[in-house]
Amino acid sequence: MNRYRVAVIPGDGIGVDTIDEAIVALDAVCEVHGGLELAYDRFPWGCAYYLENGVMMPPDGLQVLGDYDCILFGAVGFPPVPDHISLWGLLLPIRQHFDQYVNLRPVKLLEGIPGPLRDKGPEDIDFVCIRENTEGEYAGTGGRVHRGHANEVAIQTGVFTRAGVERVLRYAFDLAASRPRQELASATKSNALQYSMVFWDEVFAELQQGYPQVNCRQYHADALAARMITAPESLDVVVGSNLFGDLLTDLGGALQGSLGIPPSGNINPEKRYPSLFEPVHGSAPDIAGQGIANPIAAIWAASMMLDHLGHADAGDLLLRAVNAVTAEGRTLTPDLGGNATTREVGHAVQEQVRAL
Ligand code: GGG
Repeated sequence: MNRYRVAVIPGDGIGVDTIDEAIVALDAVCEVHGGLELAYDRFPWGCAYYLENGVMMPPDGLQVLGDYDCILFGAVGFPPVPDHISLWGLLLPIRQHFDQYVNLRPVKLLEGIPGPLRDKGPEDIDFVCIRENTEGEYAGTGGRVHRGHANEVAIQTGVFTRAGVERVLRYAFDLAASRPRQELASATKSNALQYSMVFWDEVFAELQQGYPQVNCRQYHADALAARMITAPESLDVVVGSNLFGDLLTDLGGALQGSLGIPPSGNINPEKRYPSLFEPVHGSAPDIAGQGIANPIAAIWAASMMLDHLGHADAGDLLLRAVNAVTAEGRTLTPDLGGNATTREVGHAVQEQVRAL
């Protein structure tokens, strides 16, 4: 029996609504698998915790999480807590502390989901984005001076280290080399960002020498956004810096028919620290607590967690179950044009796990 300890942080808004369905689906997988056991501990950290305690998680929160095999996360951010307080108080410290430098985000149109693009189906929209996840524009360096005065200044600096850029690009090259198409597209903006992105491109070119089998292309991030709409079928693996990757993968979520679908893995590839799996979507305060949020992103994130734990068979079963539910098209939440509840979609996935 393979046993794993999972720290569960539902967080805020629809993160709380959807995470239980991910756990129900994981339980169904463990039940049919027979050789897999997951033990969960829940942590009530997030904006409600902040309003009570003045911090998003307790001072020893990171130390506590360090004892787990992985982390299942819902979403972060809820009014009246400002977004920069909630994000920098919970999710970003976890990513940085546990050196989760790869943010892996599949962009794949599931069976039965009418994507927003005319004439583009599941065979056209199927690529993977890798977002640098610990530095770049999210490094958190900068400051403000002369607050409240006419000469007020705000500076936010992107930090690109050779080690940081090289390791995430190497991960992207390795992933591209392992896939049948062996294609890698890098998001740059070296025309405008003449220091950081020129450096990014140079490291990309250096690594390219070691991967002659990988067909490499570079696009300015704005052009890549357009290409994702006009020719998504031309993309196989995409790599980008922290901010570019964030923006492009929300666009990727839209290509998948709803932001309720895409998952992400915040991965420490060396497995020195726990990795974190979460939906790409945020907390969606407008529909929080109504029981209508789409749980597919959270369930798919749980499938990625199983892959990461070394149980690709179990992860694949869970993803096939999700695909079977969307292909059937009878149990879909309102974001996909249906009228099912979060619980009903979770139940349908659970049933498919058993059936498959
Ligand atoms: N489940 C993802 C989530 O809560 N996202 C909120 C957010 O703003 N994330 C920014 C980021 O992923 O960098």
